[in-house]
Amino acid sequence: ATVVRREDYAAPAYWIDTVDLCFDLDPAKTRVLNKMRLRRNPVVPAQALRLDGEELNVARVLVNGAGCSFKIDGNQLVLESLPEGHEPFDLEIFTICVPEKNTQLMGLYVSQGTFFTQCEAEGFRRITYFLDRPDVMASYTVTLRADKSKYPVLLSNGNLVDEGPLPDGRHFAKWVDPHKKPCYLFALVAGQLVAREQHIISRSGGKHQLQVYVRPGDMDKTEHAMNSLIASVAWDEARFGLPLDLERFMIVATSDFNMGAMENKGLNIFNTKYVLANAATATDTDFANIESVVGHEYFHNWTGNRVTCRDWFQLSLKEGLTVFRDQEFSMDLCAEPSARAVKRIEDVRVLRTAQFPEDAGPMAHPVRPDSYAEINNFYTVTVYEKGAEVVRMMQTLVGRDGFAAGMKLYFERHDGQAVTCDDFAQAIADANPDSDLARLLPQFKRWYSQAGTPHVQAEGVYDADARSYTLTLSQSCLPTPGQALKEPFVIPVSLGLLSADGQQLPLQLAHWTHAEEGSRTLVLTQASESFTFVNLDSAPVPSLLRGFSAPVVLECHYTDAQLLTLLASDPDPFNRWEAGQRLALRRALLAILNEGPVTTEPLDGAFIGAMREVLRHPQLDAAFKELVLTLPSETYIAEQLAEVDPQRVHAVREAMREQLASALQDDWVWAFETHKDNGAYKPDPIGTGRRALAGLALGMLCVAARHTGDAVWPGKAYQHFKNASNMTDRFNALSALVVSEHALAREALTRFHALFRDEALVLDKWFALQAGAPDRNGNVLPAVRKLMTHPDFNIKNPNRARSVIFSYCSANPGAFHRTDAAGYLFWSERVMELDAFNPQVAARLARALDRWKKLAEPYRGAAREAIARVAAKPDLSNDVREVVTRALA
Ligand code: HT7
Ligand code: ZN
Repeated sequence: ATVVRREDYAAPAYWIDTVDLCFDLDPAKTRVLNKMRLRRNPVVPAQALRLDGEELNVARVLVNGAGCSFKIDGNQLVLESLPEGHEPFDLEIFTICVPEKNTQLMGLYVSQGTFFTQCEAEGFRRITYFLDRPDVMASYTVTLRADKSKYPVLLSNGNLVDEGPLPDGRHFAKWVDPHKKPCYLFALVAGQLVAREQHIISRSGGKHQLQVYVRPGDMDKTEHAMNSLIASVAWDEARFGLPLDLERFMIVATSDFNMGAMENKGLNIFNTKYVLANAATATDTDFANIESVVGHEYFHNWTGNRVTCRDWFQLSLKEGLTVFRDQEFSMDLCAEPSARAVKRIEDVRVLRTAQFPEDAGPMAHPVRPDSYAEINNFYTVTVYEKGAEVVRMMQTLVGRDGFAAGMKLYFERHDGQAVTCDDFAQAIADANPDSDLARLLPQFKRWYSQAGTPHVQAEGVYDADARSYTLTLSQSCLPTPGQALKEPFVIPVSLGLLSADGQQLPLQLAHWTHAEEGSRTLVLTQASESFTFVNLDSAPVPSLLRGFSAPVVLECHYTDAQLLTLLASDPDPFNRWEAGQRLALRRALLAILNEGPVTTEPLDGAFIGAMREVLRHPQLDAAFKELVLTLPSETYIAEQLAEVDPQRVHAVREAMREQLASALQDDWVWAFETHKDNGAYKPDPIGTGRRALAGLALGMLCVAARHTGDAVWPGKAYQHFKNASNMTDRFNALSALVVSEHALAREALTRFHALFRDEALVLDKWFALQAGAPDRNGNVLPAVRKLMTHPDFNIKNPNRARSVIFSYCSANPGAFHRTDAAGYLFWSERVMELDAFNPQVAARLARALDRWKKLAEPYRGAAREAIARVAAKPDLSNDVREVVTRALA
């Protein structure tokens, strides 16, 4: 496969000013008439016009109304003899495609009898021949024609300007998008849908019609998505002064979708998972995800659509920035500061369990990649979540108001343009000329160009005579593929100092005239730097990297006593949580690295006591307690090891959980009893936190019961499962039974299936729970194979495939990494099976073995063999080939 390189970017040889598309929709044979007005790009030497196209049959090509010669060269249609000069000319291309055969779900496809499109990144070329690149922006007019009874609703971007009947039971709708756009933002939908509608008047007085389209049976699950959309419109205007620029804004849900959602201009298309919710079918997590994904896609309307990417290497320009914006949106919707902190902890957990491993593995790439074989492989946690952290650091360096000023300048400069990450960083810096960001911009931009997670070592020395404390911060970053040496990053380190009894100390650097209260952000720019704080009566406990102020690994030789102080008293909730995680991690690593069989008691009294203190704390929120009392994941623990025996990691974490379950039994009972009743269901932070803590407590009580053989708590869990008034409580109770492998689990699973047999998203949970269940005697893989033969299983549906195959291969390390290699064999079979019809989903699954080189034997050898088996398949897609080739390099 050819590799595309960032350095090879060249402006297009032609511009397309207008596009007039006419679709005759038919699943077996859709006719697309594409009339474009083009002109040569005067700054590029004259050359042939090469249009991208995939799986299209060309019926006719006309230039200025007359037939013309063309050739097909691979996936391009080439026109060599076009009118000379710089006058615009008309090009008309008539093609045919087959949506019902489109299993990749890219381009135009059919899902449950409804037509949908997905064009990002390069799907538009599967609809018509085009300059399929984001820097070609055109005005679109779209006419849709289809059978009226089968496809009563016909939608596209922009405004509906005409509609009416046609002969033979057909009808048409004509849409005009008032904004120029790149073709990846084109969309159409045609089918039998119903809409929840809401008219709103924005802060600035604009009138808008908001619509959420779903299948007829799903209307009762659209309220939350609509409310999230309304909140998003209000937030973007209030926080960034960015109004909705359309009369009509539509969201449409489909159950066949490769990713989460897509920000097509005015016509967002969503995976049903991120639209449909009511108390009976969706968990608190689902509600929160819907709010953030609806926000994310809406915020793209400015960061992505109004200002788009010059090329796909700049993907983080829109994705990193928009993830940052959706994170801020969700935080701003929290009334309490503690709820903001909970959101931050959750976001950092995702970054550390998914992005840090990516940054240390074979697919490591900079936030702005330098090359790719398949762009779909670069919709990654690095581009999205690390990209968001880079934007967050900018905000930290220029302040919240400074950042808002930078955004304003960015839009003043670049509205309507296709630009680069450099353009964004420059605008933020230029709006804040006296900031550290402006002073350090070229160095700061290494976050865009250098892959890998920096490690920051912190060492503090207290000088009792001088009453000073010198903190030395040193940074380093390991090589990543293609980048042996790294230059120092700009690392904002927010910190505070505490006394040994947990009082926050005033901060005064040696050269300051006075002390400051609270936190302060130091900016590390050198390989190593020292900072001396004065006027300290005793050795302080440093609280470093508060709020996770930079995406780095912080190495600090804390004593247990210091961590216990931070856990008990740090005013920064993130670091309070972090201290608990460090204490737990230390114990996990000790038990893993010890010789001999896994101890049944990896935890000590001090740790258990500290956890009890948090659990019983009268002031702390339930949501925060649940986070502190949840042990670091197996993936996160594994990342800290040079060589990983996944079974040992699993066994140690299980032992820790069992010990915590038994040692705190009375406290779990108290937590469950005092948090289980929450009145009417409301997915707000308070209710969500209470349910999360009650759920954790119930799970722990069932774990403890498994040891004692006691039937009381499994029995209560079953009652709770049966009587639950919402999906969160019901699913938590079901999980408690499944995870503790109680005999009632089977009965509960059967009942759950019977209750929700017609709810696809709930069945996904049912499948995922079983595929992600703990493996105590090798029983999960056979169960997974059996689930794949269940009548409700359908590998062609990405959500269902993910719920079984990904839940097992990517989210159940204790069951997947088997000494007999059967898990890896299953993985290789599924990667190849999926690749035959949906390469994007297959390539995601292929990433499950990214970290194989870290595995101990016999896992490592077996994993290599499984990857080699996939790589040896001759007709692999570009997508999977790129992943397995990098893995084996
Ligand atoms: N911008 C959207 C990306 C997307 C996508 C990319 C490739 C293949 C299918 C896809 N569906 C959506 C999602 C987002 O970040 O908002
Ligand atoms: Zn996005």
